[in-house]
Amino acid sequence: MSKKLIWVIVLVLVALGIFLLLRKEEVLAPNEELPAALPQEETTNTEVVNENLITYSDTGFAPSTLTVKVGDTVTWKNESDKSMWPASAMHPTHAVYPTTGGCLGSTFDACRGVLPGESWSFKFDIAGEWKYHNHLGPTFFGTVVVEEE
Ligand SMILES: [Cu+2]
Repeated sequence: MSKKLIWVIVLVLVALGIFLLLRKEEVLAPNEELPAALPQEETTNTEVVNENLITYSDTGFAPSTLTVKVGDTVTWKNESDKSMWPASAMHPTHAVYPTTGGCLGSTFDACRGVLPGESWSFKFDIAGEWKYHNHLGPTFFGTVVVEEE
């Protein structure tokens, strides 16, 4: 008698388990909008593609030397609480990077104070070791090494 009762209870529990499993699938089905969330992840990934980033803080530029390829764009991000003005060596003529037409010398020159939180980018088309500095605080400097492809 009691053995039969145990079997009934087991059957009821198994039936309940199956019922709950089926319900869980039903609950999941209306939330099937997961594929829509995937393109968003892809957009965040494309932003990370340009990793030629130099940050400027109160202790200077980091990394102090960045190596890139010809044609790459380097971005300077100002994470300090003062303006930064990345510009080619030498201060104050800014003429070492061999282009002309910048505000003082070479075009490798932000030509303005880049505010805290802002960024400035420059595309390097000439191979070499290009030193730069913060025109507003020339004790801070760094190097961009541009290698041939
Ligand atoms: Cu300067």
